[in-house]
Amino acid sequence: MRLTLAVVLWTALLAYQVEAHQALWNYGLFGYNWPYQASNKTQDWNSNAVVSPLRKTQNLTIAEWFGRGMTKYPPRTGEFMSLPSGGIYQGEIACNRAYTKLMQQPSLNGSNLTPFACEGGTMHQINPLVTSPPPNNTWLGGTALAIAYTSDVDTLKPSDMVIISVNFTSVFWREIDYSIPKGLPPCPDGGCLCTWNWYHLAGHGEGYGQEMYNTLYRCNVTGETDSSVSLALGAGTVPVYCGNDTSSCVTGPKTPMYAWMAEGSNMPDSPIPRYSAGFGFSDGAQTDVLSVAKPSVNSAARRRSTNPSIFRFLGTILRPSDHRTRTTNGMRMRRRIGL
Ligand SMILES: [Cu+2]
Repeated sequence: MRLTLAVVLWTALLAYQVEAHQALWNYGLFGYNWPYQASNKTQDWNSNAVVSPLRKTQNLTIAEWFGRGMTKYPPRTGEFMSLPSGGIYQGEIACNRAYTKLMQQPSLNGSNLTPFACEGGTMHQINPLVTSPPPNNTWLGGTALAIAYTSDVDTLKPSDMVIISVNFTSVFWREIDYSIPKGLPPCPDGGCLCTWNWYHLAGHGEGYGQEMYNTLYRCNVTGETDSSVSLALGAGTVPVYCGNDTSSCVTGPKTPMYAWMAEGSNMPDSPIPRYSAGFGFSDGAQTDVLSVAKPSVNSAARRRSTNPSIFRFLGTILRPSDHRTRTTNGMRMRRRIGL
């Protein structure tokens, strides 16, 4: 009897290993307890719904793919992914909640954890699973954290997100560091919304391509924040593939890359998007997010502090238009006009 149960459990484990892929896990994540709400007394400690990939063959609408379609499964009230401005967010990437130190059933106490973001094929990469030497980033897609300065998930759009941190060495290790730029503005009441973004490669034994990963979090910015600046929704530019020709890379803040969806894609079908230098990203904190309109935003911040609700209202109907100017020293700078 006990053996039968063990076999059933093992088979179930294998089943989700095969089906599973990867996500960044923390208690700010939308959908971590699916099909239950996060606040439900029943906790699904074996939860992996958020890691299922978003595939081209599924013809997904924005509502279906954005935030893994989990916007109606918010985290518990008061739970946030906490991002220290000027510091490092230490997170966990895994194929199942059960394989994270933070979110697994407490009785397991880390007994089932490996240094890797789940072993086997769920990482879609061809580096050997050894702790030394370190993996070759050429075979990793890289991952990106993006932020939107709003807590309103119902009006949030994929284009609102601005990338603040990239880690080239992912997906590989379970524990991952994201450097957060110094001097980010603090979040509004109710916090910010963040996404985690990943594409794996294909064609060298990593498995099939054409799947996107996009998970959503309530997040907060702590640490060395700067309340005299603000970061507008949609302040990012869509990246382009520039390869080794760095002069053709998009500079300044960028939006996440969305490909292969029936609705809301902003990238061509190929090459496979990567959070790498070939798409204009640097490894670590995207310090250039603060190149946007620091001077003109000061006045907006002041206005917001005098009348927060009207500012928020205006912000939703008057999306500031951007234009690019070239300053005398050749530095590209984006200046916001309007608000
Ligand atoms: Cu996958």
